[in-house]
Amino acid sequence: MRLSLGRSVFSHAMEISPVSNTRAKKTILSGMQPTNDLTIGQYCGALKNWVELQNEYDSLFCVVDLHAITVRQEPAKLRKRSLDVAAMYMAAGIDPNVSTLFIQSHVPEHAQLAWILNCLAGFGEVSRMTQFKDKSSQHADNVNVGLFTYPVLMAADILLYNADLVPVGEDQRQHLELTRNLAERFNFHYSPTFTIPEPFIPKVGSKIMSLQEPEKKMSKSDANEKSTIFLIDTDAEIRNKIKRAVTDSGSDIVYDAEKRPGVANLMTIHHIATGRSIAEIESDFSGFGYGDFKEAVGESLVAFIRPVRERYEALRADEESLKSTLRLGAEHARERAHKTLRKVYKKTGFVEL
Ligand code: AQP
Repeated sequence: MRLSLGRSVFSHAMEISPVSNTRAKKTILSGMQPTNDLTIGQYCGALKNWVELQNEYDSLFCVVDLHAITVRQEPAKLRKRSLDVAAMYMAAGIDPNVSTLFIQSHVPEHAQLAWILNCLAGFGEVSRMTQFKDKSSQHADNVNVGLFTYPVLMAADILLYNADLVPVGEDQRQHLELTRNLAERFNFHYSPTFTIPEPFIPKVGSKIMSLQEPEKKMSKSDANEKSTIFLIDTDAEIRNKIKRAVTDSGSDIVYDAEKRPGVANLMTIHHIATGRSIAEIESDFSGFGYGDFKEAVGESLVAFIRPVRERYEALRADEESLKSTLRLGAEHARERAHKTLRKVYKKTGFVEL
């Protein structure tokens, strides 16, 4: 990796080749933590939309490794998973010739802007973030300050590129609201600088639930692997996990997320895998029981995930090519991030030499 990490943010001459920044298009930015293999939760809530939006928008997608260390990580695993996640983005359809694909820690401006935003964020408002409350109870032995300021770093990720739209799952809505508040506060205290971003949350699939505890979000770090379908699961693993998914009392296939979250979740998964609407699924399975339905969901998911997994395996096998894609992506991202940070430093009152 040949990024010049020590370059002054005030430097005028760019050392990297300029790329066409299509500001005529609106900008989207999003990222995922390399804390484990990606799941169908990440796919439905975010990745699917990234792929659909990438041609229409000026798109940046990153692997947020700085966020990942808010929870203890083994260095070798983190290194490997960061590359795994980047390869999975591409396997799911992110085209690095269309979108800028990079690893967050390769663009140090994210951490630099986060510091400035930390100095604007209120302790009280950050304390209200429900993800912090959830994660600090899950990791009671390591409630670090980074976990607390996680949403401020996320705000920096988004504001650095003046993203107009942020495609995320429902769990990130509150963090987006904080990002908007911080952007408005900076613009008010100094002068208009940041674009105020909007969340893009899909109507269906914004919260895929655990297969074992359907009242809880499916999470890639769930200790019970039966709860989670990973995008690299084998056909047999997928069939088996769906077969053992917790369903509710009752027997007909009717969507009711409140009263029957287990079946509703499987219906959402089937919808994503087949493109059939929820109403069509209800009609397709009218008169059938849970057993038949689960078998159909298992098969639709196998057919859906298999090509993604195969593309992933091919992409991951060529690590040099993957790294060179990420190197280029980081250079493009840095060029843009640097411009924003330079402006922010000036407005903040830091001396330019
Ligand atoms: N179950 C889900 N349903 C819909 N969307 C989801 N997302 C995550 N889980 C679901 C969306 O995926 C994007 C990336 O999330 P992330 O990996 O950065 O972090 P996370 O939300 O904390 O996901 P996990 O699986 O729960 O990871 P760990 O266990 O590492 O904390 C986000 O847009 C998120 O909304």
